[in-house]
Amino acid sequence: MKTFMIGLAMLGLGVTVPGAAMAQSAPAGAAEKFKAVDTNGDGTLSREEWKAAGRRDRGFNYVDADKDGKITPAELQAEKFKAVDTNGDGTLSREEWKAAGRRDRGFNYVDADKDGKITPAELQTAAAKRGM
Ligand SMILES: [Ca+2]
Ligand SMILES: [Ca+2]
Ligand SMILES: [Ca+2]
Repeated sequence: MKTFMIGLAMLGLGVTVPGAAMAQSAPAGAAEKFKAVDTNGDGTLSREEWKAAGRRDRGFNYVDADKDGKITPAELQAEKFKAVDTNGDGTLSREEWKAAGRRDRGFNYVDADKDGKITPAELQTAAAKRGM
């Protein structure tokens, strides 16, 4: 169960620590969630903000790809992508997408060029449009 919760959190599905302040608001997009954690509003997440949101130190190190001590929205997005890209080929297949609990319709929507693969750019575009 614990592992399951962590897995969901890594996918950014909004499963956070029980009783956390973030749980009060209605289901929100990634941008909203990011803002909720970014308590000082500087557009990046510091290690302190990350931990205040109930995330683990190790997770911070993992997501902070360029190791500058800050997590940017792009880094968070890249991390979510990697969590779903289980075979590590840099694109999301329909199988990977569905294995992550996403819907078929969502895949069709995000796969803008209909080649059966979702690239980080396609995900970024869809996220910008829909606030995923
Ligand atoms: Ca960083
Ligand atoms: Ca893949
Ligand atoms: Ca595509």
